[in-house]
Amino acid sequence: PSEEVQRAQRAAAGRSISSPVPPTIFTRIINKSLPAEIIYEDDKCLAFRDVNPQAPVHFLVIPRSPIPQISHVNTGDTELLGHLLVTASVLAKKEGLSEGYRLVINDGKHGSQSVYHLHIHVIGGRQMGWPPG
Ligand code: DGP
Repeated sequence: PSEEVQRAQRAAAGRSISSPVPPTIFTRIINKSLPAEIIYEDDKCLAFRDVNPQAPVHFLVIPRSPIPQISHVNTGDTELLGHLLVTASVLAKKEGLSEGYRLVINDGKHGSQSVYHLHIHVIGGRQMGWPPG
């Protein structure tokens, strides 16, 4: 497996359903104790450039609230999730992605999630392939 998949598998192996959700590196980006190139923030979310970009434009939209992953949400999160998607769309337009882009949410081990704070990847500026690896 690629280095990214190996990192994700290690992250998944270190987690258990019963353990409390530990703060991740994204909590430090939210509270500004770790620098990031933040391109947008409001009271519910923020967006910043991915440190390991997979395309000319690659940023993440995350909730301030530390929801670990998409498989853990419930109906109480409906409005927040809608806000994250609309924010991703508005920012994609601002970033000039007029020819389209890819939104990705990796979940858990098989999804190769490596940071357990929910995030939407917005990836664009080049032709994407399908299926994903
Ligand atoms: P995922 O595999 O979906 O969990 O992706 C996590 C992404 O987060 C990955 O593309 C790299 C990015 N990332 C990890 N640590 C940092 C960081 O400290 N700063 C920034 N800007 N991005 C990070």
